[in-house]
Amino acid sequence: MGNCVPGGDHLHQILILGLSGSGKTTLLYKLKIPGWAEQDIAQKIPTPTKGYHYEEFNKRGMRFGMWDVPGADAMQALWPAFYRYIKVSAVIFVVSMVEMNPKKIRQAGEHIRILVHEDELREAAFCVLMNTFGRPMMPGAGQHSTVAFQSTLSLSQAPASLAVGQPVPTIEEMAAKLGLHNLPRSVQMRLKCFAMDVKKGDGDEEWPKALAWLQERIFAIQKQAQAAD
Ligand SMILES: Nc1nc2c(ncn2[C@@H]2O[C@H](COP(=O)(O)OP(=O)(O)OP(=O)(O)O)[C@@H](O)[C@H]2O)c(=O)[nH]1
Ligand SMILES: [Mg+2]
Repeated sequence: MGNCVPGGDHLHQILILGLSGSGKTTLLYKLKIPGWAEQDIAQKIPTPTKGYHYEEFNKRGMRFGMWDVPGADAMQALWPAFYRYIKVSAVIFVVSMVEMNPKKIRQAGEHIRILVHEDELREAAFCVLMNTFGRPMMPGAGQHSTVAFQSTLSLSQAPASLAVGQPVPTIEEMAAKLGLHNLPRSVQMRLKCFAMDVKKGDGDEEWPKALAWLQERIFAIQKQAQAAD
């Protein structure tokens, strides 16, 4: 008999993408080695990452491998090599919520738009993981001022990142900045945004929710494929 349990023994592949410094390697290793101390992380995984990292997990009855692919400009050209040669079930696209450079935010949004339309990723679930870098997120408060702040500054004047102590934008505001609302409805069905402090890994209450959503989407897609066989 085939897989009774959705997912079964299948090893699902998840690609972690995003611009340099967004927190991809931090996420992977905080999930793999939860007890890792902050100073060890900074020492052992320098940014930018020079090569890719791969780790396997067995969580919530699902086996999955996670690929952390560097996001530096020169490395972005290599992203397609990963999803062309690996059957990718899901993409976790990590976005920095403290990023203030509109050009960088647009670049991240453009990557997401391209990725969701790639042939090899048309069935993949997309988790846009917004990294709060441990900053508070105040729903409603400060959201309009952040937008106005960015639009009134020229690129050369704009600070690279949010000042310490400033709250990060809300998920909705960040999604709007990334242009996610303009994605077709069919794509929005398989894309969801979560905001967390990736440095907390499993310890952030949003990660289990993001993983549960990814698992649900991956299993739904797998069931559809099995039914079609
Ligand atoms: N406080 C805090 N620092 C973080 C968080 N995520 C990442 N950092 C720091 O931000 C820097 C960049 O994080 P990385 O995980 O190396 O970024 P990356 O996305 O892997 O970058 P590339 O490998 O260049 O693509 C590191 O110094 C991390 O310690 C976070 O959630 N909270
Ligand atoms: Mg890295």
